[in-house]
Amino acid sequence: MDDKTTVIGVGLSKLQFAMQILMDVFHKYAKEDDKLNKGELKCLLKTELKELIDTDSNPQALDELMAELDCNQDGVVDFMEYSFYVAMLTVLLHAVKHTPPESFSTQEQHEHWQEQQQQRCPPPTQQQQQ
Ligand SMILES: [Ca+2]
Ligand SMILES: [Ca+2]
Repeated sequence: MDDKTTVIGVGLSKLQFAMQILMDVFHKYAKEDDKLNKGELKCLLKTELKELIDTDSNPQALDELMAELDCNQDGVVDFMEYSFYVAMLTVLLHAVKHTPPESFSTQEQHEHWQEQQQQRCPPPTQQQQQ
């Protein structure tokens, strides 16, 4: 059975449908503990985002992405960390949609995402200030 067709309730709006799919994709790879370890993240990227992120020809990219996503540094990617990443990718795709391809390189997209991530997730020295 095709797992892409098993989930959706009838009568959802497009946005609710999209949110449901976001959750379903996360749960498919995160499994019982509801968190993505590095292997599960790799599997998700390879299956769901292979056109955007190539971790096969660039194995270091997986480590870097894992470090960037794991905002609370507990070694796994939880739903909030995953959601933020998907949201940022969506923002980038939206920007690309409105920008001529030759003026917005993949490298620039990634740098833009890193800037956003640093704003959301300051270095550890700036946390724990209470
Ligand atoms: Ca897991
Ligand atoms: Ca984490």
